[in-house]
Amino acid sequence: MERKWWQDKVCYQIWPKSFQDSNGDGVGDIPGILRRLDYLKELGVDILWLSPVYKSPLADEGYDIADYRDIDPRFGTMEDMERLLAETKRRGMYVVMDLVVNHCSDEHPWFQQALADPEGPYGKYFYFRKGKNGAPPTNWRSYFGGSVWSPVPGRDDLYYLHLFCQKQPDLDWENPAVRREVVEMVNWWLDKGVAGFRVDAIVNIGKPAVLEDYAPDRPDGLADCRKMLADPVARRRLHGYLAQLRDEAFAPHNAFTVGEVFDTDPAELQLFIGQNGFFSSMFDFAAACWGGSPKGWYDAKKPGPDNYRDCAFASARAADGVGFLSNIIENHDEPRGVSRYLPEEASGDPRAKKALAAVQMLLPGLPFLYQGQEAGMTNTVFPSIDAVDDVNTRGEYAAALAAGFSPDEALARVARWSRDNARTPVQWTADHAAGFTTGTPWMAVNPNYTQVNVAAQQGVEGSVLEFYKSLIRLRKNDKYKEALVWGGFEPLHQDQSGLAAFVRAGGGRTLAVASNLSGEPQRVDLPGTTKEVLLCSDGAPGLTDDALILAPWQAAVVELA
Ligand code: TEU
Repeated sequence: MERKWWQDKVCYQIWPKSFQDSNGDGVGDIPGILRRLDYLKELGVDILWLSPVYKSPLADEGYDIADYRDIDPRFGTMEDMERLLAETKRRGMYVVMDLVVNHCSDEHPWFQQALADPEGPYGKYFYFRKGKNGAPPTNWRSYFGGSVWSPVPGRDDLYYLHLFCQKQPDLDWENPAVRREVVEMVNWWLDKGVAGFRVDAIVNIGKPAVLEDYAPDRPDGLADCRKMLADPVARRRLHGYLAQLRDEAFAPHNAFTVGEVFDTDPAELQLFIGQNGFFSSMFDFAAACWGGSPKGWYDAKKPGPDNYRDCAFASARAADGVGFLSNIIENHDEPRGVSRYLPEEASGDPRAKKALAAVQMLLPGLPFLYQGQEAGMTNTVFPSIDAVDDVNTRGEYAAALAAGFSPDEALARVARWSRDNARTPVQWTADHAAGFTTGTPWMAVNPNYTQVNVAAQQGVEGSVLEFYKSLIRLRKNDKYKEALVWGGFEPLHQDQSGLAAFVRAGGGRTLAVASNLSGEPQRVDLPGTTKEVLLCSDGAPGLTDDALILAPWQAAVVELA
């Protein structure tokens, strides 16, 4: 496999609205990010993925773009963005933007012109279809609940398609003019100095030749729109569009791209992230999808540490020798990883947070941290549905009510999966609004900020934050890089419940990573004798000739002879 510039990097996702406010309006902004660059550099991260900062009505928090070449005034100005590019470059860091092109905002001039003349050239940028006997063209349910079709204002026979919310009309990628617009825009940003893109919801751009009904799958009488993803024509189209993006934009710039791809089958992995794949990398969502239910969030099962391990290991094996997956425990669409994968009683325990961190950060692939993860931020509490901002959670709450749950039960069932868990302001300090803003934060700070915050951990030995720094340093250490970045992967004792252990070998070194994801001590038999303990999350592990004895929630990395 040919080596690429981004493979030994560590990535960090910024969700700008909640990262750092600089002007007291309660909304995070680009000058706020600038203020934290030295912190991020010291943490050891290299590539910053910025969730959307483009001009947007923020109906889906920026994933509804009204101008792809402008910055929303709430986040700053284009000068701020250029300053961010210059300041990251000066520090040897990179900025990756969010590429949201399955849809745009209904306030984008393309859609406005399309509404004015649905039969005109901009009408062909979108999916306008006639209804069927007073009903929408198909029975598809949108990702956020309700029909994917909304009527065109003033035209009761005509509808437009939106797989996400009503304010996110889907772009028709079969139209070469749409593809040309996107390719030009992507090149424009890359020429400006952006290092690449995280590519949003991208599997959805390939649509079937004919849009038709599927068998209804919920009491609302609708069918999951995701069913279209299995359509062979949709898939073929998707591949063609992605090849064009790669050949005409990504590859000529040697860009780093990471796809938000939910549904690849193993046979497609090579096509997506192999040598000359569509993307540099794609997220591994196996653990995030575990326990999901076709009925909705109210019916989802909570994964435990063994489920996380099994998903992550299976993905690592599938990608072995093919390419680099991007590893996450959380992002802006998912609850906090420590709340999700650790047993409830341990999810606030710094030892358990560190044990989970060791696994994620040392798996093969590219580690992505999500803002606040490094300080061990957890899920928040929602006093009522009114405290929920997220359009996705509100749709899932409605589905839970429709299934017969009381408002309290419905809230309790969907709250733990809410995207807002990860969207509360970053907890920097124990002061006013956790140091996020001098004003009133746009979304309530997680009440645990007085205990869980960056300032309380900075420079404090044994803290979650300092442990993340040591993991990053280890991964980047020239001595171990061959093993930890490019080396092979072998699971160890995967049948031992509560243990996540594996071997990474390369460059003449063999490292064993072992994490006790349980409250009981664990013995880990090693495939060799221990030469040196490279890292331990708490104190030192017990050692015999050929085994490690890990205390509850203890993680260690050892070099084997
Ligand atoms: O997410 C795509 C997507 O499929 C989500 O709907 C996902 O299933 C859901 O959030 C899980 O909770 C991307 C973005 O990451 C998300 O923030 C946007 O809302 C969405 O696209 C639309 O742009």
